[in-house]
Amino acid sequence: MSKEERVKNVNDEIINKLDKVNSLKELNDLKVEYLGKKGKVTELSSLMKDLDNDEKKKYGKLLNELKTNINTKFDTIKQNLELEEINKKLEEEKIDVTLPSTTINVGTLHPVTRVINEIEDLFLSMGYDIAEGPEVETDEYCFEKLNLPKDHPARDMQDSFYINAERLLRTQTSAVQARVMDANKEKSAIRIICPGKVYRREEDATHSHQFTQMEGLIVDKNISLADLKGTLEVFMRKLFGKDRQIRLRPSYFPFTEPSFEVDISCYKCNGEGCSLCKDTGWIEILGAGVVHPNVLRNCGYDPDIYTGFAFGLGIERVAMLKYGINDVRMLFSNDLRLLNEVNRIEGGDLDETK
Ligand code: FA5
Repeated sequence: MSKEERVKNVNDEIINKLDKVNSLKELNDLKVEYLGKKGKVTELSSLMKDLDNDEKKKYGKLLNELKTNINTKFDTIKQNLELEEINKKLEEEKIDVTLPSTTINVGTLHPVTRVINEIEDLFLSMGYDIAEGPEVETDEYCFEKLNLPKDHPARDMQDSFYINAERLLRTQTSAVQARVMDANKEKSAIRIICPGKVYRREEDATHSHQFTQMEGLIVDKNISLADLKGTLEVFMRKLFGKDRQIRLRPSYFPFTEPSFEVDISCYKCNGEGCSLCKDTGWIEILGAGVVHPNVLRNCGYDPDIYTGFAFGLGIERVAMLKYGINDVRMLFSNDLRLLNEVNRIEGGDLDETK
């Protein structure tokens, strides 16, 4: 058989096989069989070496035509097969829009956030502003300005996380009182609440190392204890129901004089005595008092002109009472059962997480 005939045979053979190719793999195998290192076309090229120049030219041309022809066919078939594959994939992955959807879990507000929001709404409606301060606080604002000099024994009441001798994680939002009074250059009247995280070295069912406080402060002319009592009554009735009575018990805070622990009449037994109020009829809820003249003086206010009251309560304790939670640490454990239960009590203003 002549070389030309061999070329034609290979061409016919390959065209015949290409017609039957069904997949990219088969196509690739065929390519190796004919155009690979030991392929049939490569074999035909090896015949060149025995030819004289004229014949080399003719035969070379023929081989080039064969190669071009085969390559073009390969490319066309490859493109078609790829297109087929894409279409098949698209067909298989078609989305059935009539299938029922999966439930999307929607979050709810954390109980601590709910209590903060409720208190903020009330005090904003009474004309208070919201003030914030740093969580890494100076000893000066956390204690000294608040009438607690460095050697004051009352510092023992708040076991603190110090960063260095002058800086600590604030132990009380009362630090914001001092900051706001200090920053008020006109030394005019102040009416603020200060929500925020505070830190103490404590840990048990009712004490967490990190918790949230809400501070309240009024500084103005002619502010008296009666104003404090009236404000706290409105405050406690908003949080725990309109029938709540409050009781002020003398206490001690270095930054207020006189100072009080404030109790509310038990909302479970209405003052009769039950397990929640330990049969006393009262539940301790916050600390408060009339701003100490030294604090006013330390922050640039004249105590002969200005007076004020302040209070501070623990948000987690309020949340525990409102929602019947008996361990403060549950509020930080991310247990969805607790969050769902609180959401249910509050009437599910957001979708329940399933
Ligand atoms: C204070 O921190 C005062 N700064 C409050 C105050 C402000 C008094 C203004 C007068 C004027 P006390 O240490 O009692 O007070 O804390 C206030 C409230 O924070 C407590 O009643 C309690 O509800 C809450 N609390 C205290 N320690 C913890 C703790 N470790 N974990 C959770 N809540 C706590």
